[in-house]
Amino acid sequence: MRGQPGKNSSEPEVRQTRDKTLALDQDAQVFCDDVVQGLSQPQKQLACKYFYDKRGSKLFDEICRLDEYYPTRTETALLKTFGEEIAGLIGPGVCLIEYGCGSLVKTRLLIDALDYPSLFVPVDISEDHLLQSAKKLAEEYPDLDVQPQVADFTRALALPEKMKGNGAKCIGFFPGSTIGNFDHEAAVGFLQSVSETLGKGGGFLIGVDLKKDTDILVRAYDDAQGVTAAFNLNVIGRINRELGGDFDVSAFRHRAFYNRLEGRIEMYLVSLKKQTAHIQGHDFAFTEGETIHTENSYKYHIEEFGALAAKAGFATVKTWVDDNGLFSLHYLAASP
Ligand code: AVI
Repeated sequence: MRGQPGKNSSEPEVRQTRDKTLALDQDAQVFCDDVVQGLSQPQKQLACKYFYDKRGSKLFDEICRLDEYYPTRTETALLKTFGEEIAGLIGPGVCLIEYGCGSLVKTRLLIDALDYPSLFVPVDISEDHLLQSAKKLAEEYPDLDVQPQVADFTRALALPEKMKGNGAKCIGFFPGSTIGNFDHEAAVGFLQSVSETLGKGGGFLIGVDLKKDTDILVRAYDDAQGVTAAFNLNVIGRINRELGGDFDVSAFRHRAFYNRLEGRIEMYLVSLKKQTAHIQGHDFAFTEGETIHTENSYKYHIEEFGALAAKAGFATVKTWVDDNGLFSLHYLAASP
């Protein structure tokens, strides 16, 4: 029986597990169902959205400050350097919608450059974090109407009443190259729904990570201090904390590699031994070396991304790239 040591010496000793069957609230039940479904696949997998609990979000902020993780500082520099030009293309008095809301550092750069934006709508699924960040921003920009929306931005958005029929041009902002975490089909679907939300005359400013030397890419996802490793391993720690699982986190290691054919970084957790993890009454056996796929991060050539955006009905107005060709910002026009 699971969780009980063998009764006599002839019986193999069974490791005392910590698996607890917990009463789950609705969100935890959705998380549990996704985990059970993902770990039941021949290639075990966990959705990358589950990285971002409190600890995971803190680790991600740390990743963004790493020397090896060039996207954050490069995109920030692009916004600083080209802010005025971007603002000129966007125009005055717009309604700005941010898809996913991090620390809002990049948002401040954009808002500072823009000519009197009329409304700012940050959209994020994580309510506490969104409301806190939006409140802080509203205090710093008393003239800006800030209307946070708690929603899964990958789905069609119901925008605030104020935006409907107020005639302001709608501008979407999606920094951080999060589009890279969607596969190509999902990326087109997401861009299509953004285009519908923005409507005729709308514009979309999006950060996209570029294809480059494999070593630079791999270092960005497998840093020397092991912050990305801790970020990746945290997802099974989260399963233990929130779902009462008994993953032995120390018996897994982080692996990141660049799949050149697919044009993406792939992240995995690799089991260091034969073992079984138990979650809410489900058993998941691992062989030594077996992997859980946890994330893809697609990289693009400029033209590849332009073609992808065109499939979703966007026309590229202008693209900005840093001098080292690491990262790109695209301003897209939603086609009528
Ligand atoms: C959020 N996303 C764009 C990051 C990326 O680069 O794909 C997530 C990340 N994973 C490992 N490091 C950063």
